[in-house]
Amino acid sequence: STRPESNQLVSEKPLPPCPEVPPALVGRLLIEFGSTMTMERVQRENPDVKEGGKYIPSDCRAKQRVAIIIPFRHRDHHLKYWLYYLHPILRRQRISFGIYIISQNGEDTFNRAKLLNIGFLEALKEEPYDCFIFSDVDLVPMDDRNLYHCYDQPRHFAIAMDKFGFRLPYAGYFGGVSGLSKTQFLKINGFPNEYWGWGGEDDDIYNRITLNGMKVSRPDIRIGRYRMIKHERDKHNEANPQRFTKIQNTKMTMKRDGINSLQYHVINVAKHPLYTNITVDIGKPP
Ligand code: UDH
Ligand code: NGS
Repeated sequence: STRPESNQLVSEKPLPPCPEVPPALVGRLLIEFGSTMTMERVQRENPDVKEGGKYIPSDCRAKQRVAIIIPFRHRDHHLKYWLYYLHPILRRQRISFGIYIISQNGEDTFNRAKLLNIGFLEALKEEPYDCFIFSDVDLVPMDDRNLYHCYDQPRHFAIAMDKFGFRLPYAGYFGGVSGLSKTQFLKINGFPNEYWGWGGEDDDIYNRITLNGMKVSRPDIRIGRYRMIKHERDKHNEANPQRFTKIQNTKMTMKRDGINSLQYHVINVAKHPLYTNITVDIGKPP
């Protein structure tokens, strides 16, 4: 060949598409939260993650770009474990992803679903994501065959949690970890912004999905297993007494309350080695 030697340093071949079943998967995983975890260790063990917690497989072209959105306040201890376990899993799954921690500023009542809506918009300001996975910070999958991408229907991933005896607590449960494509998310006008405090917002999202003619998709019960990091009830996230009446009214409220009515202010965007932290002012309950 007459090509100059230096050309061999440049990758010329387009990457093949990533296989449907990633070959590096190991299946059932041992997940435990006993030993103390440090961010230094997690960083040391995940050197190939790009600033802000972004990763692209080096040996194949992933079909979807996935934004992983975590609602957050005062859970640094959980975040270390989450990153420690999830980065290697997602790498083995050959997912192209970015990790977004959406941190509620101040000490007013927590609002999980509003933070998730913000994560959707803020992630899209950075990259053209196709898929959004919404995860609580204290939930770690026990099987890497539970693939963190999007499906033909909105996906519920956390279907067999240890605290529920590895079963669904009720048929319409949609809490913990879920995933919607951009199209699926916009079809339901995103998530409700008006659930302040604990409970019901995941049931409202479930209602939005079924009311819009979609059906929740789930993995096999033997694969959708999760460990939750045990913790005390958080301050400023008391059970919301309005939640029972609110979930009766999703059909009316979803049209006006959602991504089309979302209001917030970004206070800070910080790029950490293993995640992007977006601190937001989301206001307080009326
Ligand atoms: N979250 C925070 N900070 C908070 C509250 C919630 O980061 O102060 C986030 C976090 O990602 C958490 C998720 O929101 O995993 C959901 O919080 P949740 O309180 O609705 O759910 P969780 O299962 O706790 O974490 C439920 C109450 C558990 C009481 C157990 C008493 N033994
Ligand atoms: C339901 C809540 C959901 C919650 C689920 C599991 O009762 O938001 O329990 O809760 N719905 C209402 O309150 C209307 S858990 O056991 O994880 O604390 O996700």
